[in-house]
Amino acid sequence: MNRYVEEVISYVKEKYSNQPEFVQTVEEVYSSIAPVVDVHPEFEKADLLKRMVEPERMFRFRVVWTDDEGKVHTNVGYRCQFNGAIGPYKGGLRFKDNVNESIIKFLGFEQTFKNSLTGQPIGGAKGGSDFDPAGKSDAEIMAFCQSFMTALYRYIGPDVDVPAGDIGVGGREIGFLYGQYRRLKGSFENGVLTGKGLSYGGSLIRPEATGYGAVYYLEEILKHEGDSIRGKKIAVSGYGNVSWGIMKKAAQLGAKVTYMSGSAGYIHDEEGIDTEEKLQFILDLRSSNSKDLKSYADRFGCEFVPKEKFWGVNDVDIYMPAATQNEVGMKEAEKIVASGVKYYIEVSNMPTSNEAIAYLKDHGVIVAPSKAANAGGVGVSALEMSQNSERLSWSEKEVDDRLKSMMKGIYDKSVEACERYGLGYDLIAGANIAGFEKVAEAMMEQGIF
Ligand code: 2IT
Repeated sequence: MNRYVEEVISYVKEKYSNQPEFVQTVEEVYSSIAPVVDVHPEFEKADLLKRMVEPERMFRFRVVWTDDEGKVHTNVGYRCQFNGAIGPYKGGLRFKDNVNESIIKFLGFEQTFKNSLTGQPIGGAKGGSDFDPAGKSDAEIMAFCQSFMTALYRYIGPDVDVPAGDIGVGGREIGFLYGQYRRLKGSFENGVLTGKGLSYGGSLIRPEATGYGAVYYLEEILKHEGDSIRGKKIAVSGYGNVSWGIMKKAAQLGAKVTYMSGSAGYIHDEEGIDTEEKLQFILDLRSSNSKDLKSYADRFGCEFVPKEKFWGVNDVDIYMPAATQNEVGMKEAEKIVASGVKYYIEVSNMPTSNEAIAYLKDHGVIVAPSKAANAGGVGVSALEMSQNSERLSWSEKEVDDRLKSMMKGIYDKSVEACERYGLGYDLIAGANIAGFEKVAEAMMEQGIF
């Protein structure tokens, strides 16, 4: 591997040894882009790779709120403005009890290359809090969001930094966050957040976009294999907003999701999770903050397997991890290889350990990287920003068509980039290289800082 790349990876490993998720993503991205650095000695001269692993700035702030019983709670909030070379900082907010600096930095680093891949003018950012919305009332969530935004509002703006949702942050939270921003600023700058409700500037298809985009990306891969999505069965981990979008688009295209999982176990619904009623049930389950996935099996008369994960089942064609980071390590990867399932499409951010990715690839599984497959979410966020700045709203079809061509563009760019470097059909390397090239070019042209 390129000596400068190796040097920077070791530097990051040592300096950030207390941030394992961040180290993992840097190792993954930088190993892929080594061939690019080989032919660009000027990157080392400009110390580009070390500059790129330091967020341009990162805030950490106190978020205090009062629960329904009058008890005061203190949480930690974060916003990491990782890289603004190609556009205003853009990325989601995650509210979950395990949120820490390492997780926010890994997500912000990933986001930088993902956003670049979309072809939209957006820089990379991420934020969130160790606040866990599970089991909280609407009033408590509002109190938290108002306090969070009171700390954050002076650092964001439609041309500065545009947060959105992620795990634990959906339409309800974005509504409370936007309301507080508007109160504090005294102006209607709705381009400051994406994932908004339709009545105040949200975009059609944004809630579905990550899942829809992942299915469009999958279609491109199947086409490459001379296959098609019709009749395919898919196992999806998670049952949040992203999984729901996958289920909807798969059903529209004649495929079906037959497995979904949560932290308490998994559902096997051979009929497919594809009717309006089933999809609505999942939405309601999620918004009630309930972790009771078994209620789906009770309601629709299918199997619920408690405490287990479905990795290794062989009556599907495609696996799509769509829950959270590090769902699949070596143990799960061995089961996937043994199952004979040929397609593994990452959808959640960094669901797979680097070792597990290598193992899957070595055993002939076609692996799609999350920073490409899930980029439709932030891609449509960028379309929401465009609509807001022009004070107009596009039809459902217009947004869906743009999303589809964006996903094809991401796929084509990735295939082109890995071929250009003689790496064959390697969607992971391709996505990393294509995402990196644009950010690198912008940074090189903007001077040393
Ligand atoms: O991981 C992601 O790309 C997101 N959570 C969406 C970010 C966004 O700004 O829409």
